[in-house]
Amino acid sequence: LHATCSLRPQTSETREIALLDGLWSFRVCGRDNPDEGFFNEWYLKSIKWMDGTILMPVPSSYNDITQDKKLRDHVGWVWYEREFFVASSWKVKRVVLRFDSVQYYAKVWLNGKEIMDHEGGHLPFESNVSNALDWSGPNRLTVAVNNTLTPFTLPCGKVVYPNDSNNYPPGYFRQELIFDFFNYAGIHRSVSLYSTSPTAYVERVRVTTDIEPQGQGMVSFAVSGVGIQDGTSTSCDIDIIDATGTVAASLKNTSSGRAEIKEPQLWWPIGSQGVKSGYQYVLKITLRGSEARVYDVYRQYFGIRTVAVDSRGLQINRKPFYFLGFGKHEDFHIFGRGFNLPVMVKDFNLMNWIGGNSFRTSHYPYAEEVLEYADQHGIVVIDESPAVGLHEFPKKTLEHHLRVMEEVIERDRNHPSVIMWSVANEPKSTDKDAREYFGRVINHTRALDPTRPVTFVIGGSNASLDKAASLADILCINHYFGWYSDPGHVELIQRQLSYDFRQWSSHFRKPIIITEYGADTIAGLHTSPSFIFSEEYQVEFMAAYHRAFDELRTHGILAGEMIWNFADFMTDQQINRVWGNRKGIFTRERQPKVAAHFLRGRYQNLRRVS
Ligand code: GCB
Repeated sequence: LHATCSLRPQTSETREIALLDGLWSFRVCGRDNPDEGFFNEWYLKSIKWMDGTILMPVPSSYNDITQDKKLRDHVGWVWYEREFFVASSWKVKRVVLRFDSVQYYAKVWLNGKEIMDHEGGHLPFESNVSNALDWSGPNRLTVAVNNTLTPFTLPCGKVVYPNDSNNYPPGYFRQELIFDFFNYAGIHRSVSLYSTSPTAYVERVRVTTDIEPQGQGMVSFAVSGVGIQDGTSTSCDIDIIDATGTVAASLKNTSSGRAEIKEPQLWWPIGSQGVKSGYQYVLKITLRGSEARVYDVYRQYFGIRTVAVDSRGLQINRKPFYFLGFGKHEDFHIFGRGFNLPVMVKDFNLMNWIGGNSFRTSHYPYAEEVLEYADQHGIVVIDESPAVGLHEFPKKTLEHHLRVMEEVIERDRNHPSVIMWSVANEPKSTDKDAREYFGRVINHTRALDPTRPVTFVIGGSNASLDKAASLADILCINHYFGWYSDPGHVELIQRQLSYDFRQWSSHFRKPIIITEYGADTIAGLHTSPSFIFSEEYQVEFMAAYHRAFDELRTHGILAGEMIWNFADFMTDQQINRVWGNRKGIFTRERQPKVAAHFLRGRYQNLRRVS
């Protein structure tokens, strides 16, 4: 029943969508009876009228919705349920139920029948429910969600049972996270039903592009699905349409092939001089039957661009690209990691206001809406998998990791904004098992998508001890000189960073992106002279890094810079976190700290010249 999916639902001449977002019934299983929902078969009857059932918004994390600390810190099962009706016009259709993301493990029943399960947040899963629907309705949809993290989940965590009965009651346990952000949980992105023809429909589309030496754009495409038979009664026609609506190429009766676009408008990153950024074409797929019957129409956006890595860094359309970017999180007050369009657009506006051109989806794949926005605006994305906290490398985790890479790449491969895959953040890459593990993950990723560079993000390692860095196309390194080491001593930063990066560079002969550097800063705390946690310290700290960056850039060592973090975000309760991680240059509410104005000076300047 393990479900996955790839094609993003859309409306078209042949497709409809019904959103199931809204208020769902919601119940928690307490620590004293964690499997209550299964024992009492909550999927067979409605939980709606049971004592203690509350209403929960979807999409949203459930953690911060109520005043209940137990719910905020819950580890284990919660249950969601809602009812819906389906229009009878859909009776003749194929109807698919899709979850865009549920954190972490989900089991789904429709009208009491188990229809699918999925492990891992941040990625969509779906199932054909045409035969499970009750057309006279209502249909009852039940979802059990478990947020428990173990060494075999991505991200990694562990459940700890202290056996010290003097200090902990019997049965006491605690979830320990091996990463630095709150384990928000629940139905995090939209839930939808969509319809297609049952006879012939598109299931997968792959588009890759190249640019010929004479400048023509080459578009390779492969469409697969049900009922697609080239040259027979169900044929696949392709039109490539530019942004003005003009057909730039047409191919009849073929589900895969290559089309040439003369004088193409390329997809350029934001800030590129004299060209429009974020230009996209549409690959329109039409599945036709006999007598001009149209079974399916699907429109896949794409951009014509190339990505390559040379000894100095990344090249987009054979021009050097320098990252002026951000590490981010999907995080906000109240709804946690739930998808929210206004926050998403505000974030892009702020990134643009600063003069940035890129971000990393630290530390998990972001909502598809985010990538679509980045595509349209020429924002460059390093797409990261949810593999954070990897300190051990068991086979079981590896198998899951390989599957996750398949899901990420299948979902995101057609986005022009995605220019590199990051398979993990800060694994223990000095471990003796890291090389074989990352050999498998990185080779698998390259085989799934040979068109993009692959990396993982290095932290807490050094060039001579690292076992896996040589497998990456570009070195992505996080550093916290002047924060976790020598706190308060900004005067050491330039020397330390410059020494360390020269080591990596001479060892591996690969370009380096600094994917994290940052200092926790309480907005409004001012000290003179500067002191850690003050706005002054954050700015002095960044200025010292920037001096090192400028030096490393002139030596061709640095290929980009990304501040940690775009905004303050929630973490677990720890003594070094003041209601979350405060390394944002914006507060969690998205108001600028002095650091944001400071970074704006640098990024605007560099974006203009790069
Ligand atoms: C890191 C991690 C990031 C943390 C950050 C910090 O190296 O990659 O997830 O939030 O440090 O602020 O400690």
